[in-house]
Amino acid sequence: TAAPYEDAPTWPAEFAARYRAAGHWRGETFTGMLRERAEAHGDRVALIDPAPERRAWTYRELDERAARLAAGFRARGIAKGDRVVVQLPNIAEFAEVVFALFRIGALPVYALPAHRETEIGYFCSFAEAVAYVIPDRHAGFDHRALATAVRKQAPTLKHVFVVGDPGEHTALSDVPCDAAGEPEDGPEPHDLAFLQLSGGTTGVPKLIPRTHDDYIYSLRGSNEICGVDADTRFLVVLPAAHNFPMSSPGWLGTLYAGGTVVLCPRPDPATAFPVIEQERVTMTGMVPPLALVWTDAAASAERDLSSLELILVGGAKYSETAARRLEPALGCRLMQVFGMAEGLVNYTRLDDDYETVVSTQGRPISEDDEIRIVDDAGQEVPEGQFGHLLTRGPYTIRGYWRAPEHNRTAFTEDGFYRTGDIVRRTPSGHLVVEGRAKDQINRGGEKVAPEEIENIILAHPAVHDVSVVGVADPYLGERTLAYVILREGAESPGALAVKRHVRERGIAAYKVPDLVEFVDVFPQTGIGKVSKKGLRTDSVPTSASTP
Ligand code: J2J
Repeated sequence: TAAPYEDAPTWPAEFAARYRAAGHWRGETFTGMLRERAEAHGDRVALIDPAPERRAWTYRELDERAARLAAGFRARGIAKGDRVVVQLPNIAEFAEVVFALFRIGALPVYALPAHRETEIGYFCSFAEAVAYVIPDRHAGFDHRALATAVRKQAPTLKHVFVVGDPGEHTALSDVPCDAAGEPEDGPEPHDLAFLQLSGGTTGVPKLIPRTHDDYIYSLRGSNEICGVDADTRFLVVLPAAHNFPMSSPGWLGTLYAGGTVVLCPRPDPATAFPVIEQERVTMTGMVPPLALVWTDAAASAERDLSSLELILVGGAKYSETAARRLEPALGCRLMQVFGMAEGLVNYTRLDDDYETVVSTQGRPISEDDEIRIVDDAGQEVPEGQFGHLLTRGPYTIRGYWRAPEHNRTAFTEDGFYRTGDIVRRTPSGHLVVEGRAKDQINRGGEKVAPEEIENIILAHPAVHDVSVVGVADPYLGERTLAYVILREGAESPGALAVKRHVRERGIAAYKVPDLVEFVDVFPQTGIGKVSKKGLRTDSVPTSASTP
């Protein structure tokens, strides 16, 4: 059915025409892209998965695997427009699965490995997913048991495909079949390619509909800025499902350029540095807390990191002090990136002066990225002052998937996305992120929506009210703190019990509050009104709530 594609608000015709005329949207699809690379240089290595046993797939092999898996998926009834929740760690099968789904025009819904029953159950039921793809076990957790639990609450879910030992489900390795005679009815360039996850500011995360045309444009633009080409060896250290390592320029950008993607099973230096040495990695991207760890570890590293040319840092504010330490420690260039899964991505440039690289979060990819910086009333602020960042452009969505209510406030009437970020613009056009107005906590690049956690804590029988806020943290930038007001007469369950309550609901570990404090009243700004913004400004000086 075409319906799922239509659940995504799209660009008005005149904008689409403009983006095509400008050469941004070139009518490419992911399927065509992989096939072209396989035809042009089939023997080149596309993907290296170093652990536990090193596997290297050429472009031809990846294309053939995707084609056979697509045929197998089709044989099992997976069709164009169907949604498939993909929850895989950084393993080669990730690329095989998503390129197989692209081929059919089925939409991967990218879940993070850390997600648990609350998130996965929601994705499967909200997206009416027909399939869910998992590893057998990952990081000590059995995803098959999770899948069994999710099946009970998601009636549309017909298949669970498992990389490894399938248990009661289906082994992914049993799915591929002969792809000869496969229909050529894949997606069009303007069709949706996948649903990416939003960081979230509401009780449940929103799904972000990205098209082949728009996403591929962001890859091409990112590659040009970062200098990605066929010689690039890009290390995926963050979870491959996240928009940053996927597209800025990420593993999809690297594949677009015909380079080599190296998958890192874990991000710590003890795991990553040997991989960099062995695979002669040239480029990678990471969040600020991890960049700090790498910077510190590099001093005593016994591994040869000399192949590294460029490290991108973004996802959360990178302090200037930390930024200044990276290049000398790691012996490569730094690029800051300020992006969002909804679209807009800003990079510092390779020819920017050093001060700009360490003190700004970059400027947009495209000359057609429209930037507005406005005050609370929506009026543009004078140049150089900070305000709310609104944006519109050739790879920024016009609305979330199946969320018409939310879209009315998340976007302006003329289609600008309200990023919720507070920024200012330097004379060179670079953006500096000053803080945030949205109700979200940025825990070292991992986004937490307070409302989601508050709803869970509210379900605890002893809890009368709760407010989850961010507090400054030297390592993560911010940590989460839950202020809890107990019911009258209720005995305090203690902070640990509140955390356990959240964890037992089956939720990503990074969302469990770091701190729990019992209070009689919330810190307030107005009469009778709980202001979480107020709480946040008081406690987090780096995160201004109003310009
Ligand atoms: C401050 N805040 C930042 C930065 C993102 C590339 C890089 C990052 C993301 C990402 C991404 C920041 N300084 N350098 O998708 O392609 C905060 C902002 C932003 C939100 C988006 C990419 N870089 N942020 O982080 O969708 O608040 O994407 O709106 O996860 O992260 O989060 P997300």
